[in-house]
Amino acid sequence: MNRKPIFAANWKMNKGPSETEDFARALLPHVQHQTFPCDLVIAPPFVSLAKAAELFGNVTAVALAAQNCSEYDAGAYTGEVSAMMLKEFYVHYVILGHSERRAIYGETDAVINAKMLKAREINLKPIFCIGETLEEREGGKLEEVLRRQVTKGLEGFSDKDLSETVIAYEPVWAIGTGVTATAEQAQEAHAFVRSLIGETFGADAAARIRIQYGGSVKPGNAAELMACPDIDGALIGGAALEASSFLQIIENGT
Ligand code: G2H
Repeated sequence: MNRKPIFAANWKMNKGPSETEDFARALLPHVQHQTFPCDLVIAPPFVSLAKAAELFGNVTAVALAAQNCSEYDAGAYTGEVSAMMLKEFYVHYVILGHSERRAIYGETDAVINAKMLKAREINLKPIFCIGETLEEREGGKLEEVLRRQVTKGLEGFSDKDLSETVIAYEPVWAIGTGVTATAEQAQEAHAFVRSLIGETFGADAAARIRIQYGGSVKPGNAAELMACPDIDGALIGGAALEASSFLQIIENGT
């Protein structure tokens, strides 16, 4: 099965509108009127989406993602942003279930599932993040954790919903630490996640779904990770804050 790789820049809480503009000015000459063998996605903070939409709105090679959305439609939810609001900024993807949302903001599998369902209702494509902590891995719980996150996170998903979803496997111990999973560790986890999808959605869906790797991806390790048969791109944090480094990862990884 030929899956188109997808490289997404997760800026986390970095870059307001003016820094977004600086990044765009550096990236645009390399992406405008270009075609890529992969999908490119940029996920700025909410407040920078308008600027990103203004600058990338007519660049077909680049899609925008939000880093979160509410599970609710509208109303008295101070500080929240609905999936519907995101559509006004030409947002096509939304990152959900990131380990920072799970660990720092206490998002449970149930909350993440509610957000996943809401995103699909509004026709956003979830970038659904999963991954184990070091303690869980060392305690022999890798498969149990991934199984729980995948099963609960995708509860109520139709085949069509799944076909519009990207999974990001991000071992928590590799996030922002400079420690990357070895290609072998990553491949093993990706193959397991793909097999979990197969159990619920069938072999075809498993073969089709794109599973990104995330966790300290950088230009120097992109080629080795992306060469693994079950790795279909990357979710990149720190190394995607500079346009040149983001482009280098894409070049090395495709
Ligand atoms: C993992 C990743 C992006 P980094 O969170 O989602 O960040 O590449 O900085 O480890």
